Amino acid sequence: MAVTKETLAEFFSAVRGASHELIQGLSVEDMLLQSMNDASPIKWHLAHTSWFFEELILAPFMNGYERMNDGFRYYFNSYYEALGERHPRARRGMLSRPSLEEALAYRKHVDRHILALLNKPDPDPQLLQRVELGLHHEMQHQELMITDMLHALSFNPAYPAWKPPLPSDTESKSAVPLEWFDSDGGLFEIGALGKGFSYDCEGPRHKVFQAPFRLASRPVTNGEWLAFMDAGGYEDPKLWLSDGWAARMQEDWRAPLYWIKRDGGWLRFTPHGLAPLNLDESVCHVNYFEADAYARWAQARLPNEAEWEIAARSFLAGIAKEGEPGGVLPGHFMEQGRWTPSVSRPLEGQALADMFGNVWEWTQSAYSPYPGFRPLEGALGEYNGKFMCGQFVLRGGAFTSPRRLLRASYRNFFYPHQRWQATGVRLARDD
Ligand code: AVJ
Ligand code: FE
Repeated sequence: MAVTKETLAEFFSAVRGASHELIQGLSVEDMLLQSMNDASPIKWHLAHTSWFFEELILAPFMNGYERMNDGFRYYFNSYYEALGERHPRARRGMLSRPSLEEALAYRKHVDRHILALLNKPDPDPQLLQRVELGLHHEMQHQELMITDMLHALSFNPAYPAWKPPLPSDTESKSAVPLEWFDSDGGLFEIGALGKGFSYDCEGPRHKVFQAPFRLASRPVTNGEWLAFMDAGGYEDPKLWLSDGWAARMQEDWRAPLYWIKRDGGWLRFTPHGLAPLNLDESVCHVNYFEADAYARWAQARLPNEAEWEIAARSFLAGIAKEGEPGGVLPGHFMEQGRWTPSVSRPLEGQALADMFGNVWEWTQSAYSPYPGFRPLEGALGEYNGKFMCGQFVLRGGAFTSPRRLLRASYRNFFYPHQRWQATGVRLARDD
């Protein structure tokens, strides 16, 4: 299904506009903070997503295109060796200039030119594909903007909110009891269907032989995590992988990130400010090592990505949605503006809850190439393929993910020690 320039222009305006919506409530100073090497300032994200359109579309495809500022090629290149030298990642927070105002003007400049390109008769199909990629790229950065900003604000002792407080009556329901989705296993196909947009790393679609498995009907809750903590889960090296235990000791992890103990009770920090920990909500901001230790304690394991995708396709078949653009995925996503996990409740007649949205789910699968994987040609080949070392795949998306970013084949990836993304746990078992 090829994209048309009309639907793309609409999509473009919606995604670019959503980045501006997202920063409402932030100050200029907030938008320069960089709290760690893994995170970037909001201002940098806003400019980098524009740089992507400029370097990969406007410069190569638009006759006579003039950059607003040549220096931006250097400032806002993230990691593309093919596109020249770049400012060191760890020092993005030192860029007090260009100002936020200039970054926003840069966005306008790029918007105007992209929309002009899309308005031309018979645009090159390759150009349309790149605009679509640029929009998926910007949606990935929207999720990073939320998680990076939350991380930066968490260093402020006042725990400032940047979005309105959570209504006190929301999510007062309780989580459904944990059940198991059973699969007999067998021969399946996983990977992108190729009907709509997908990243290169989601293909080729290929066969997998999967042993019988059981997948939890919903993610692990805060209450269940608290039981793990009370049972000494963070103090027992027998539950942990060796690398995980070493990191746990080094970093002194004792609870998920953003959990704060006050007056004997637990609070957690969200973009809506500090809020009491809701024991029925899904646990979030745990890394792979923590997720794996929890699973071992619960006499279960983490799923592999084929198991997750097999279950997700079954879930989508049950609600008669394809899970590709065009189908509207049900779930708790960025657009709802409730930037904290949900209390899992399956849809009417469904065994599985929160397969999409709510919290990312760690899998035990290495982020490796699928059989026959070929990265895209040129600079875009650096987008995903070169990161296929030492990272784990996460599936499903979270409350931080724009809905249109996600599909059954979408593979997110992070290092096992990282926990500032909206990452949670869905258990699996062999029997
Ligand atoms: C897929 C979220 C790991 O953070 O580098 C952004 C997304 N790729 N720009 C990342 C991404 C290029 C990527 N993750
Ligand atoms: Fe990027």
